[in-house]
Amino acid sequence: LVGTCAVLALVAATTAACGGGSSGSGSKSLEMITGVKSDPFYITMACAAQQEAKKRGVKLTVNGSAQWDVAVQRPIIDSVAAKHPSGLLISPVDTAALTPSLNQMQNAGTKIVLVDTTVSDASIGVSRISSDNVAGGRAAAKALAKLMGDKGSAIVISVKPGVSTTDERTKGFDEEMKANHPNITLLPVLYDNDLPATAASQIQSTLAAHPDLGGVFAGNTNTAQGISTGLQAAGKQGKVKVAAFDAEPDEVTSLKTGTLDVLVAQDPARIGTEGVDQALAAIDKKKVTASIGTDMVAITKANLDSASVGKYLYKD
Ligand code: T6T
Repeated sequence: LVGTCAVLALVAATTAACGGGSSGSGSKSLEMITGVKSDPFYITMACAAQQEAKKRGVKLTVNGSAQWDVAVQRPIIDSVAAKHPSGLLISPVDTAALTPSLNQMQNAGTKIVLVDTTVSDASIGVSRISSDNVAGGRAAAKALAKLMGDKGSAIVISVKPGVSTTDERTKGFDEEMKANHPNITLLPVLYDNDLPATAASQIQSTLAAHPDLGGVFAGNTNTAQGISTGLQAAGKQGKVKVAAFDAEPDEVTSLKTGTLDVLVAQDPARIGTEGVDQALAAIDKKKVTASIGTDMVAITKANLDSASVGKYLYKD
């Protein structure tokens, strides 16, 4: 898999790994717009989508925002809409703000598949493919509570409000903590705008204000990276327990060195593959599955090297 991706990356020399167009001879065209182009989760998803599109003989062009920002993603949607693609696979960075643009595109005939993140308006998209993020948040809470000995303070640091995936993770985390770990004090959620440097300073100021901080839930990759840096700068790595979403290379390194304790890894490759298949099914007027849930796995140092976990580690 990695080898093929590397070849695709070389072909698309001017774009991010596997982020260029894949060729196709037919009249169907697929576009993909990810949340953040440089994010290993989306690179892995896009890479798998390109491989699937190639297999199916369809052209897929990958686009993505430079940052997690509605103002950055909206013009990308508008320029893709101008091409009138047959299908669009998109990870919208907000549950509401992008709905009008997507609605317009859908009304113009493009089959939209929501991959990873979603929008609140249920009329958008022929199919939605993602992890069960509430369940992932619950699993993170359960693991973190155990590591904390069911006591002390815990905090969630997430991306920004209005992101379907990370909001659901926070919801699941909160529910599990409140229902089953009443001796853990939950501090108010902080948002880092997907900026590691912000997460790093947030964790350091939280440590200064709450010396009993025993656990952190990092809502995604960039947040986890910032928390690792912040804990190391404060000399608290290994002392404050961390459960983090995702399994990109830096997070795996931090798991090995003991700064992060649990990774809730998703299966972005499957999201990408299914995204292409569902878009093509809709374009070809075949049976489409409205909602597809993809697997997650909790990774710790203990199972990191097991064969079943390898496929969940992201590429960059
Ligand atoms: O956690 C993933 C993705 O599921 C989420 O929607 C945004 O952040 C990531 O891309 C990881 O950085």
